[in-house]
Amino acid sequence: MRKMKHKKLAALTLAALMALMPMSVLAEETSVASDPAAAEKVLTEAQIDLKQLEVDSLTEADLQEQTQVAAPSRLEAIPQAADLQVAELGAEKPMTFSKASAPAASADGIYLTDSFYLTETGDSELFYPLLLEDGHVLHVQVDMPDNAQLDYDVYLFEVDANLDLTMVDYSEYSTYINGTNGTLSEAVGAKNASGVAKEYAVLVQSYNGGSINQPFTIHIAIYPMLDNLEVDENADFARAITMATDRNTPVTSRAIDTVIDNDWFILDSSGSPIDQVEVTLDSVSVAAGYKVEVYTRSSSNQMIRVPISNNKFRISGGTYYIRVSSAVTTVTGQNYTLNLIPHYDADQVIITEILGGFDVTYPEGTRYRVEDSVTVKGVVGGNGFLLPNAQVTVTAENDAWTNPSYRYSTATVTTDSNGAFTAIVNLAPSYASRSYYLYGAIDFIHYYDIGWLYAESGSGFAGYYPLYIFAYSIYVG
Ligand SMILES: [Ca+2]
Ligand SMILES: [Ca+2]
Ligand SMILES: [Ca+2]
Repeated sequence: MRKMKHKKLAALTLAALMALMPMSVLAEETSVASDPAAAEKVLTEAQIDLKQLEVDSLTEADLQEQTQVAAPSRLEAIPQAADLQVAELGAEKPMTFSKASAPAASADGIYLTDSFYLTETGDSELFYPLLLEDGHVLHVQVDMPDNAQLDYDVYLFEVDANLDLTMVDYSEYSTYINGTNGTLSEAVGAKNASGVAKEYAVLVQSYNGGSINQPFTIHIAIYPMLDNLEVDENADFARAITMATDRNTPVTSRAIDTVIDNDWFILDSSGSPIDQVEVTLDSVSVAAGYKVEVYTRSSSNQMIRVPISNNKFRISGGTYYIRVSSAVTTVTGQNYTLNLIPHYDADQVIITEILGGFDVTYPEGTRYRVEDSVTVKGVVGGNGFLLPNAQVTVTAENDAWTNPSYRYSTATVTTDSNGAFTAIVNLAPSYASRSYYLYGAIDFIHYYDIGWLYAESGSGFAGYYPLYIFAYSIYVG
């Protein structure tokens, strides 16, 4: 094993020598080293064809209703629920709530909530009457017991003067416990734009199981309607979003109408080149307590929460359901912005500039010569777009070393909002494995290694750019 040469031996650096040399010698030297003042290496061969993401809001018209919505399938399964009439269900008893009060900031609305029990399969509770004035929206949410063995569903009926019931909405998820979040709440709603007041009734019925100690909690809210795309309280009535691949497509046309509003969006990711979707609400909505969640749906109608990390979720060709909910906040009547930003995994790295050295010509050819460090600038792309916040590792590899800690000198940095990065790689010492005798009026010997520079991000790779890694120069005489 050869002993590593110390920099101390290089008492006369190239720059010092050049300062001492007469002009004729300097002329010799410039054939070896180009002018250090023009040290930056701009890689003109790097053609950057990466774009920035644009922004283009989706309008109400862009949010299409689902064309195929399954009919409720469970209600017929319970004999006493067929051919419903209010009287048959004993709804003549007055609707009572222990917490019948409007939240502080909702003087223009009604909010009722309480907890009730269903004790066996087929057991039900009817909530009636709910009077909905013209221009108002009714939202009902039922929070399920945290129990995988219980499955309750919710149905909403319009009630006519003869107390006949017409179903107007239903919510029939299968129970799926999403960790500490429990199973997704069932939710239904109705809006009244008929010009006259209408009556409604809500039926909560056990599809499976019952409990004398685990209640369900019902929330009922009636408020003036602001959001033209109401009602869309559960995934069956989600609005379809077509997400652009080259821009942020914020939804700005929706509002939280009541303290328990649920707005649903459906995202079909089949055939999409997008790797991850960033989903966020505007800061005012976040401060108001509005939240956004993402679900997939199983073939048995279970709603399975999708993990969101750094506001992003990974898509893989399936159908995703995005829920914006107010989660019993007191702030209503407020528009929100739902941002949907496509993200791509890094598949391209372009080195645009190399700094910290200069080109020299030794027997191995002309290479960029660096000594203590090298600075690399570049950009990272994914699917043709500049990638912000992408991690890049730049490596200077020294062919002379076998020990990896000397062979590979790396710097890992993150791209800025424009997808650009600057990495400063501090180099391990040169092995001084090669030498070149420079003849002239004064002779000297340069010691150096050869190496390579490259950059990696995701599946993107840029390199190998040839380097000389300078050790020192010896004055011969
Ligand atoms: Ca259910
Ligand atoms: Ca809404
Ligand atoms: Ca809604």
